[in-house]
Amino acid sequence: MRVSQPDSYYVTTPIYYVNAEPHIGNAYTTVAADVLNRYHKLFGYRSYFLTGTDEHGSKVAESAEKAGLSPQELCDRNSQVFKDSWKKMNIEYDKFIRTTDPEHEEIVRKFIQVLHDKGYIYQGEYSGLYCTGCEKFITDKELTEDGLCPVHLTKPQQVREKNYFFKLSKFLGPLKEKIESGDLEIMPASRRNEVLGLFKQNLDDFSLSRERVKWGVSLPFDESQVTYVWIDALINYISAPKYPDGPDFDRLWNKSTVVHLMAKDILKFHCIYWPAMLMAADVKLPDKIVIHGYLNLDSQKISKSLGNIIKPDDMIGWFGVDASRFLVLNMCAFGSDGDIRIEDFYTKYNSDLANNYGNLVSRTLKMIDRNLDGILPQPSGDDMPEIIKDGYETVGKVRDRLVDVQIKMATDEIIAYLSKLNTYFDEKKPWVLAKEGASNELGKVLYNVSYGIALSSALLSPYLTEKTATVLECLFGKKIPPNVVLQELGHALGFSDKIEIPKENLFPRLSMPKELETKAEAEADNLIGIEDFAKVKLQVAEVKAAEKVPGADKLLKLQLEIGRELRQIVAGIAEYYEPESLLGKKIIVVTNLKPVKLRGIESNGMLLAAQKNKKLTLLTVDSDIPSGAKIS
Ligand code: ME8
Repeated sequence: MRVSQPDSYYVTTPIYYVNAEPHIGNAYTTVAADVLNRYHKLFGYRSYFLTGTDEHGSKVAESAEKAGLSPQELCDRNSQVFKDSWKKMNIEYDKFIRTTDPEHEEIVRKFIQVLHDKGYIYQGEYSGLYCTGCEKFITDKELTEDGLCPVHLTKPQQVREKNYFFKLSKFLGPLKEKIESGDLEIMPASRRNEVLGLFKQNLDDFSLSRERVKWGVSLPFDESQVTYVWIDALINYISAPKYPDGPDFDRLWNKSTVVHLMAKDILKFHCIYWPAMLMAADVKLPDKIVIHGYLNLDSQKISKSLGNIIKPDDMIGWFGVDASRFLVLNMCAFGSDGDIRIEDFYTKYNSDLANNYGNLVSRTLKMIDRNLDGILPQPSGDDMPEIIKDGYETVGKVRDRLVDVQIKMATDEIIAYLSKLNTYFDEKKPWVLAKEGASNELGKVLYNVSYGIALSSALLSPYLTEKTATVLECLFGKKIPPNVVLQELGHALGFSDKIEIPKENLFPRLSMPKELETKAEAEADNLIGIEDFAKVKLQVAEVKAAEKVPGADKLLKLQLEIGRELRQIVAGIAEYYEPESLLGKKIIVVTNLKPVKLRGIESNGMLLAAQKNKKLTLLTVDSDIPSGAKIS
């Protein structure tokens, strides 16, 4: 889509761990990559799409053991679950790579040997805390106050072993330059800044092998160690086109615009470790790394342990495959975190798909059938009406948005054009024209709207792969690829001489299931759900020190012990409590408030108090309990 870039693209998703089933989060990235790949083709470029599964490492080995299967059996079973899900979601990948493919394993060894031969691998010893869930070492600083991994809330293992290290330090300078110059484009800009921020921290050489893990690709120069699962996984992007000299490597990797898509969780691996290893091996870097946010459901992280997983199958059951593809990607700006609610899926489905697109197609095609016998007149004269020119402009805007991978903004342009078409239809009142027998004018109006529908259908085809094909077939009397419609831009369209009406309602209006409606009503009444309450973190705190804030009659500065942590808060209770009377009291504090400064003093939390008729009393606990105790 960028004129100065090569005319072929190579689009990738992360390869997903096979220890869990696909959920709406993985579907988000995979549909995004699929849609991007289809847009490239729609706009006349070549595009290749790779996805797959990440199958080695201790996480997978442990899951297999729990399931009573060998690791390979678990991988075979679960990678098939991913393939099945993607098939149901109409994901059209060119290759599905599995890291247990023997060809991949061989290329991993080849690549690592190159790094070794060039002198960028050395032996050392690693000791640290390892989280199997993350498949990475974590530092003390990252742990929760209970000493757990902050992502998985599990206790990391203390590991000490002989490892091979990669000389990351050698490449940090040149890599930073490439990111700053845009040679390696990280999108959006906020994530690029986040990556540049990482260079200010200590980025140590990293270990690329494991001694104790058995389920992995053994190192070519030391068979007693396996390749660290993350390194094995990253190499998939070049093993798929068969690094270093397979028939597709030059075309796909060197001569295409390589676009990696993923969420923010794995940014460091992709934006630092991966390009540094490629530089070390003298391999071209990816061109764009596109990082999107996290989808949260009802403001909570989507996770198995919270039981709030939406599977692709659930979505397909509610909305059908086309609408699911459309909805999953278009609830929030691409790049930002998105709070999704199932209720909002229903609202968006009804407004954009049922009322806007579906209804326009239905009333236009029915009118052509009933009033013009299915035949649209060819337009006379060369002048394109405004409403069609708006359509051309929309095509341009969609292309521009996609250069920056602003997928939702691109869709919003199409939806806005459909609204314009609906307004045009309403204002021209074709039903009145039909009644008055003004068939010339009627033909023109319906031709213009049909032209707009054809353009919008082509533009929506990357999402609505099935329904837009139906609409185009009704309009053109034969199956017509959506890119062919766009090739006709600026010319009259050769519609069928017997335009058909779709056999089924494209997007019937859906009513929200009762329980969701009740939830939505409760929200409208300002009631909150338990999930809202759960956002507030309340804990017991013990007052260790208290003093007046000089110059502020109402404020006390308190030092609190909350479990292992000491915190300072400033509270407006000086009129009600003498500082000494508070010492040793166990009070209740909101511990996840953003810190603020009061009179220049940092306050990191808020205590709870009851207040009525100029009386105030602090909330405290009924019986003794250690500070740090959580309140729910
Ligand atoms: O990290 N919202 O695999 P993984 C949006 N195997 N996207 C989400 C999401 C959410 N709530 N949850 C998951 C791995 N994702 C490694 C990758 S690549 C060389 C190795 C998506 O199964 C998102 O793309 O944990 C995220 O980056 C990816 O799933 C993580 O998948």
